[in-house]
Amino acid sequence: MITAYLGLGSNLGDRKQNLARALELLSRQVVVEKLSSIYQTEPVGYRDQPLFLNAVCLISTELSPDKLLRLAKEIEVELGRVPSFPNAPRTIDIDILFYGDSVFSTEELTIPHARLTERAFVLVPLAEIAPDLVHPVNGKRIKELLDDLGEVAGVCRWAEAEEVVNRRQDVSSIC
Ligand code: PH2
Ligand code: MG
Ligand code: MG
Repeated sequence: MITAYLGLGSNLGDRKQNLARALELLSRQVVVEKLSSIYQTEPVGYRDQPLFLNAVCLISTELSPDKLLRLAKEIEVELGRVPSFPNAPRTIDIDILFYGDSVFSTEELTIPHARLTERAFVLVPLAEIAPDLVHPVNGKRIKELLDDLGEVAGVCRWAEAEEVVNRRQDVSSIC
């Protein structure tokens, strides 16, 4: 078994439902061990698009990186993601952030995810569930990488993980 971290993001349709559905489909094939809170985040890169909900999860799996990527892409299609320009709005995006302590790059996949050290929408939820995880390339812990970003703006805790996993409807948003 390998442990891997996945980043989830949605900014189209029923964002919370999209995250819940993605986690449900993932958990048919891998073990979802931990889920961060859900954060509402301002779009990074292409900015003229709706606010995102982002979360990260820790999974354990026997799937190879390629098969895990395939699974992520299948779930994206199942949830209605259509091919578009880079950083375009999407119903769901599932990115592999870490795969054990592997370091590699192919045409399809770079592990660890190439831009995670710049992205508060990844580092904030990741620091919540794995502050002491060490990035295998730069040797820094997630909490240090988050500190390196300086003041974080545009990332707000929006719901507890439990609300998404159990589809609770009765809790109002935190931001
Ligand atoms: N994903 C991107 C680009 N920009 N911004 C936010 N806030 N959240 C995302 O998940 C996100 C983004 C490319 O995948
Ligand atoms: Mg992405
Ligand atoms: Mg992606």
